[in-house]
Amino acid sequence: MIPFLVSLIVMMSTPDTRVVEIHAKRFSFSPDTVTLKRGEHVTVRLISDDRAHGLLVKPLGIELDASPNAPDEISIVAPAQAGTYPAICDHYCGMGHGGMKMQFAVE
Ligand SMILES: [Cu+2]
Repeated sequence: MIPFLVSLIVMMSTPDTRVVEIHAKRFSFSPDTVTLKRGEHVTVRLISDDRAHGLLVKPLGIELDASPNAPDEISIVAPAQAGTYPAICDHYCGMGHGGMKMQFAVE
């Protein structure tokens, strides 16, 4: 008698983690608003198009530093609470640095 072996392969579907790419360039971020769903798992990637820039959003745990050809990224879970979270460049990049801002909208 031939042993009957059933091999069950369950494809574990890992939840798709959306990658949000943010380009930094003197003195702005593109896009300037990123919308997240509450509780969404997302990877935030900072790409610099000219020189070193930072992206800092303390309440979301985002603290990135990117240079040309050296992007930086972090995976986060968006908060359960809707709100608007301002983001700044925290790496001095020139005269317009203080106005280099964007925001995360959680809805
Ligand atoms: Cu800056």
